[in-house]
Amino acid sequence: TISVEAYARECAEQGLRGNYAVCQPDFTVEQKYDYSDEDQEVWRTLCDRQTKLTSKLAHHSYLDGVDALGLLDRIPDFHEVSERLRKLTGWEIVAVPGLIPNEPFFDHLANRRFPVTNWLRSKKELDYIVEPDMFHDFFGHVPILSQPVFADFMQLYGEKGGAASRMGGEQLAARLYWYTAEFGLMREEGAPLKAFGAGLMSSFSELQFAVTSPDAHHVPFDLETVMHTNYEIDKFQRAYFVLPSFAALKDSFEKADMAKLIERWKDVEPLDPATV
Ligand code: HBI
Ligand code: FE
Repeated sequence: TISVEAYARECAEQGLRGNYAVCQPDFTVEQKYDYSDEDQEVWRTLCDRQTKLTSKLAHHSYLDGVDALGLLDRIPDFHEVSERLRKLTGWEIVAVPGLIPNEPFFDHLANRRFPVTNWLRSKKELDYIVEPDMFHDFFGHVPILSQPVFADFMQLYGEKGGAASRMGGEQLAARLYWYTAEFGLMREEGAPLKAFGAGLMSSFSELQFAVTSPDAHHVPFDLETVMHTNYEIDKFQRAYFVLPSFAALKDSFEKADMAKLIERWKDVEPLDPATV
């Protein structure tokens, strides 16, 4: 496993902007609540603008989570949010300097801790930023952790995704996360299409595209298909997988024999999302 010092050097070389010098061995830091007035203003601007969309396009479980956790009027205090989240689903959030290595990431999830980046994008980057920042991590991922079935899925992802990773199934696990936790859609029986993935919740343009555009490619969720469909990180997704319920996601992952799936797919060219 990579040391904090080695990872800090790698991040610096890649121009990532987190400060990894002060990390614990599990890559967490204290959330020093020393944000500037400008940070607070950026936070409010992002939340105000995005809430106008999520109120119409986000799945109700996400919106219920926002109501239960509150705190969109100022940068969240992670301890306060953790206290509320612990009562709802036993999850808490921990501060990290930015991306962390896979191993500690899986380990945090397996222990119901969600890593949230402790810094926020600047005023000039309201629309797009390459690295996950606090707005993506918190506004995107945290509300839905208040929902028991999804919360259980995320813990299971930490356990089984981590195990799969150690068996050479890193790609399979990453695709599952990408097409559900990051870009998942939901259409419950008799209800309209909604979004819940964090990459969509935190994106002004892609959220509208994914849910409302006739050009968005919607595919019924199938765990094995997801695990061998390619994805790209720097443009709109060319496929969105649509779940019938969170229970369907959790149940199919619970039943999945990851060793068998890895054996079956590890040397096979993944599917093109455009034609899946
Ligand atoms: N670290 N902070 C952070 N956030 C992530 O979403 C994240 C990470 N490290 C690894 C990772 N995601 C993914 O590679 C895993 O889902 C596979
Ligand atoms: Fe994310």
